[in-house]
Amino acid sequence: MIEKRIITAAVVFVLALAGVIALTVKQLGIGLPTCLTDVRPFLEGKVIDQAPKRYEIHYVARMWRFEPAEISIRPGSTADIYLSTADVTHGMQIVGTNVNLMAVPGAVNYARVTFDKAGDYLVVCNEYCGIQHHNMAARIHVTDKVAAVAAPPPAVLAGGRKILEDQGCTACHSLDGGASIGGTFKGLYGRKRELANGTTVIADDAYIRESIEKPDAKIVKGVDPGMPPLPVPPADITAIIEYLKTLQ
Ligand code: HEC
Ligand SMILES: [Cu+2]
Repeated sequence: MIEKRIITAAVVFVLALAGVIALTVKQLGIGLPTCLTDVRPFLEGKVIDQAPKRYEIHYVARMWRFEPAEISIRPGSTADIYLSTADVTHGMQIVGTNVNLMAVPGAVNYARVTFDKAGDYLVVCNEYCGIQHHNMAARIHVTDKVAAVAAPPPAVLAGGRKILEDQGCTACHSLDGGASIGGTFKGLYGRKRELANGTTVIADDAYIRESIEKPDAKIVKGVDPGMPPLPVPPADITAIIEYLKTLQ
């Protein structure tokens, strides 16, 4: 039954490979282009300012332009991009990022991208779509000159709690003062933290942000280090901080 063993080995190998890819994608926080089956195609292009540095962008591709043709967002922003087509199949590549989507009739495609560097990003169609194909383009201006969203809307607060749960933070941090591996989040914000190196810090925005981005930078006295670095998008960290402020 050598064939059976070879087939089993092949299947195991493929599964292992898929697992490694999935893990890499998760660890690096890469947004893979996805074809969404639960979102209905739309015909209106728009930018939705969801939270500070968090956008949702709806692009409609059509012969031979993208809508919206020009948008401006702030540096460091993360955008959820949804793409639909009004006619034939188009492509949508944001030059200088890893976004490279297909706009397929009847479907919506999705990618998430973070614009760390300011500048003008060119959006092009890379799927031949007719005689004016080469003129099909749009621009994304990433600039500080866009007003930031002032106060985070209430949805962000609910969002902060959901992010803590989705990211698995609540496996190690309780929200109600209960004992937990990483200590409770209740009353954390604004409290004095005694560190293992003998210094003291206040748990302010910067401290919490750093604790999430670089867990080993400051270790609380008497606590075992061991918080894993998790790829939490900056806007999600903002939502987490806003939520922690309410847990007094
Ligand atoms: C596997 C367990 C684990 C997970 C998951 C985890 N943490 Fe932690 N966390 C710890 C430990 C242990 C510490 C204490 C060590 C230290 O001070 O760095 C800590 C410390 C912290 C601190 C500083 C706390 C203080 O008392 O000053 C913050 C803020 C924090 N974590 C936020 C988060 C957030 C947000 C997430 C989810 C994105 C998360 N943690 C996920 C284990 C974890
Ligand atoms: Cu096109």
